[in-house]
Amino acid sequence: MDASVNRIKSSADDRAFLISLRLKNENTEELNDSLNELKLLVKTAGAVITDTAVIRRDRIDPAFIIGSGHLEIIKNTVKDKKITLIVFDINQLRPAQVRNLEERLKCRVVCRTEIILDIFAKRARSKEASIQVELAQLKYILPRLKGLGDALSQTGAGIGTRGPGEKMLETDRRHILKRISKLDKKLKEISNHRNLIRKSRSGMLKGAVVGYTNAGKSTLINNLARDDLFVEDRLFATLDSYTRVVFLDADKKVLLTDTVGFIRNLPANLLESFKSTLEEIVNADFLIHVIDITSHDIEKKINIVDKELSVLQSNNKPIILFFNKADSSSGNVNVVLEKYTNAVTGSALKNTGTHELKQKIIGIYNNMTTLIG
Ligand SMILES: Nc1nc2c(ncn2[C@@H]2O[C@H](COP(=O)(O)OP(=O)(O)OP(=O)(O)O)[C@@H](O)[C@H]2O)c(=O)[nH]1
Ligand SMILES: [Mg+2]
Repeated sequence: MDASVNRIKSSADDRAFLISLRLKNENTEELNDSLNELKLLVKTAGAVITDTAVIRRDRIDPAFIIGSGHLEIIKNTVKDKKITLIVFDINQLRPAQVRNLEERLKCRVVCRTEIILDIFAKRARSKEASIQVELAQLKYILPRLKGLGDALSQTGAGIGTRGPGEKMLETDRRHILKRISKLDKKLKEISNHRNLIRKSRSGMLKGAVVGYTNAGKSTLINNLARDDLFVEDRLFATLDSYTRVVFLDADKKVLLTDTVGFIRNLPANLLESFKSTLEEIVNADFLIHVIDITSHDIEKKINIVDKELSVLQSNNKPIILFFNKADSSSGNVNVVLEKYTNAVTGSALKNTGTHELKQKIIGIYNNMTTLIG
């Protein structure tokens, strides 16, 4: 991996304290789901979670997010338990808030977005993924540069060892802008190359496997193509889009592309930076949406994926819903099939439902080749 990828200090080996804010009138269930997901994200980033706190407030404190009473308790816990990282289940923290909190709590303070960026930086394998992650990180850091002067130079966040001060920060800003434009150019070249490959394959029907992170997308493609993609019980195992040939029957074959998983509140910078990988979804003739049937908030996750697909203007393609992990679910299958009558249930791991899935793909194949022919 390009050493310059991890612009945001990694969370690996940190002892983390997670904080979920509960403001008046906010949906408790949604916040619980988000917190549970944050726990998974923080563990995936390599940190150990020592404490979790749910803090209720009427409004966010503009300077410190939380009140002085809670700050005092957290400060003591940080000291007693040697905590090195505070993670707020918030998408964005203002630079001044980070500075205030870090000064008061004597420990690094980050938000959910930084954890996701950190995981992406670690997972990036191909040149393309590395560039995309670095771009997202730089775009995240840029507007924060002014307020983060001290913090950045203290944590050695990869920008350099220069001290604080407007002049230095201006140099950083120019350096980052230059790097962003260089990376943008490189990405464009890769994207053009991808377009060429795509054109050379233009005779074949193309599908993309999409879905929430950890739903089993890579496992499904592995199974269908009898391949060996990187599968792991972690979030965002796949950052690159791999394309494989899948035989539907003796004389029909399609191309299937694995894609990066979606998640609630996916940082906008990441989505923007992963545009060229996500082009595989935009350019697909059909989609297979993989859903983890064992998760308790199936509908919510389907909606999150649907929303991202509509941002990509890809929600009008033929979509097959594949409810995966049916082998480990207890009774969910019937409930799901009642609601999503046209869906397929099965297990990518145990190879069930995949025959039916292929039949559905053949249906699309026949429709499309009739249309084209
Ligand atoms: N029980 C069960 N587990 C499954 C099944 N399919 C996948 N898994 C497991 O779910 C986890 C995630 O699988 P992946 O294929 O990496 O999921 P993904 O959707 O590609 O995940 P990301 O690339 O991280 O977005 C792994 O531990 C798989 O072994 C299944 O049918 N049944
Ligand atoms: Mg995957």
